[in-house]
Amino acid sequence: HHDERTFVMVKPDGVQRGLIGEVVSRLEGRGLKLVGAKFMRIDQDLAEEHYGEHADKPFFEDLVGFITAAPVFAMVWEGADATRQVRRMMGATDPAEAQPGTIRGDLGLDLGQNVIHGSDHEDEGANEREIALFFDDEELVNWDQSTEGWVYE
Ligand code: YYY
Ligand code: MG
Repeated sequence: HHDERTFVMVKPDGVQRGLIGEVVSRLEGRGLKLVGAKFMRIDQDLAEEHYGEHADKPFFEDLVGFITAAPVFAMVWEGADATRQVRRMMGATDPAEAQPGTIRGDLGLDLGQNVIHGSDHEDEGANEREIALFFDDEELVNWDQSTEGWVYE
């Protein structure tokens, strides 16, 4: 099946640095299908819920401060193994360690400001939970992309 969906977001640093297009371009180029997108500001409550798994970590306050500091570009992408494939394209959490060729490895230098968020593929159901947290059902678009037969056998 090619219909797995995952939540992806260009973080405030990526938006400020003009990297929305670059991130979208990489995901499009891979053959993933965009099914939802919105440019938005994350408020305190949404930030704390989205990063709830990190509530006990020493970096939590800075993380919430960062993600609420400026607009983000939130998206839903669909495709075969989409959650894991987007994570592979993102690279390691710390851009200083992320491989060249990955989004973080090519576009970032600092752990706190690592350009992109993608649902964790090792956390079962994280993709669906994050999609539901950021998007209403009617904000997601079901559509047939005419190139599909040239992406998948
Ligand atoms: O999923 P991912 O973004 O790759 O990393 P997480 O471990 O979920 O951490 C979320 C976010 O928190 C990370 O993108 C940067 C920030 N962070 C940090 O500032 N300091 C750390 N030691 C770990 C994570
Ligand atoms: Mg994570």
